[in-house]
Amino acid sequence: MRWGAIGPGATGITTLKMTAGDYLLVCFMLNAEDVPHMAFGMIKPITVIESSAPVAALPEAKVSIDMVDFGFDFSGAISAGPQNISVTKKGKEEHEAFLIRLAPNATATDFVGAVALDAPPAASR
Ligand SMILES: [Cu+2]
Repeated sequence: MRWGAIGPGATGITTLKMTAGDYLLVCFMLNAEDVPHMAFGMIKPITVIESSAPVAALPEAKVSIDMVDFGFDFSGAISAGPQNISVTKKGKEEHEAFLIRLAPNATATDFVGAVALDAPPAASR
């Protein structure tokens, strides 16, 4: 199963509005033994520094996605082809979003069944 993966020879592009601070670039992909690639070195600390230099303008987004507690609200349909999509976290919780291409005829229910989502222990919520 691949999630958020960029296949061999492919390129992914993202535009981020970064704030200064320390970050980690991490690959959570699993190998055949279910060990995440970060265990093999795909983890890299990054420091984003303060700067007064001009920054690039954010691309105009045709579609926006709001991450709310707990769901995704879309401003409209997403068309095929290159897209600029703005993603904004609303609500109080931190969230993340992975875009996963479904296999032909697969459904969200199939995906949830395949990853066997378990509710986290109450103490960790
Ligand atoms: Cu990896």
